[in-house]
Amino acid sequence: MRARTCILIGAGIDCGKRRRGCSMGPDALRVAGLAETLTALGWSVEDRGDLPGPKAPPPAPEGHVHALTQTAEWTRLLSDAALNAMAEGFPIFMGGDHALSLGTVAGVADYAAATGRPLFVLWLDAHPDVHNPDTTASGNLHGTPIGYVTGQPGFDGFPPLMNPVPPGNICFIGLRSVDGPERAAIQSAGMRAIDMRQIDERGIAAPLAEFIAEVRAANGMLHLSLDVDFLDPAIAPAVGTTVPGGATFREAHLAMEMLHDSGLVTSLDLVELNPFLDDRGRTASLMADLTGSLFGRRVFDRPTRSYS
Ligand code: 4U7
Ligand code: MN
Ligand code: MN
Ligand code: MN
Repeated sequence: MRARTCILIGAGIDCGKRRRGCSMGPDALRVAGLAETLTALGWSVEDRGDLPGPKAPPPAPEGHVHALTQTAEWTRLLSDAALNAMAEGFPIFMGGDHALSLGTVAGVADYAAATGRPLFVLWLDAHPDVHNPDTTASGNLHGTPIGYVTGQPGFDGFPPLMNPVPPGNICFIGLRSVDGPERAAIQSAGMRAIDMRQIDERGIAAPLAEFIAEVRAANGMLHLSLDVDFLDPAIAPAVGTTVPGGATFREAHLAMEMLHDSGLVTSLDLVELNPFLDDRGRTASLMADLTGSLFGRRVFDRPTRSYS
């Protein structure tokens, strides 16, 4: 959290799945006061508007995988935007569905490689999104960004990946919907996976603190990817892929507060918000508020504490 300028980049990518509405996500986050929240916390904010990616729906079905050509085009745009924005401040990518992260993480990884620091990725999500076009049963590419950025095969037609993220640098928190090929991929690659049962048993602070300690020890940069469905659908209904039993309001805020205190987060995705499914803007507002906690909103100042 050293850069004091946030760069807001809207990316209404909506082709990572069939159900539409995430194209409206960037404006919903604006209406929810994301920029004002950050400004009030002492950050300068530059809203760069929306990237001119291809709009859904695709012209014609292309086969088992939905909208591959469009998603590849978004990936190209987003990785360039991410690489450039990293040099100028703290980029916040306002999605858009989670296919956004094929591009953002690839671009951030290019930036990290240029600076010589390792990149770590924290994936707050009900799902691990570790499929590739050959293993996905749904054909929805919002379920594949971790597959792409870790350099799995099958992404023909996508920009060649310059700097794959080592699987050991990835941490999932909040998992509760994982299918067979995903479980196999996570286990064989040795990714860190904190499911909801572990959160029930240990709380969210202990496993998150362990991951933060590892990033710090490696002098890493940390990209945070926040999928709305990380949250329990009772508090965050505006998402197509609801899964019961998600993170509570306080678990989510505590994670953001700890990440703020760590000072390690250097880029952020806010994804899967579908304003068409929202209840009077409450999900958009919650996503903006969580971002506020990540950028330093707190009740009282306190000495940095350890959770171990
Ligand atoms: B999200 C799924 F099968 N795994 O591949 C799939 F359960 O970005 C869900 O996390 C993917 O919302 C969810 O379609 C993608 C399914
Ligand atoms: Mn996701
Ligand atoms: Mn998800
Ligand atoms: Mn989803």
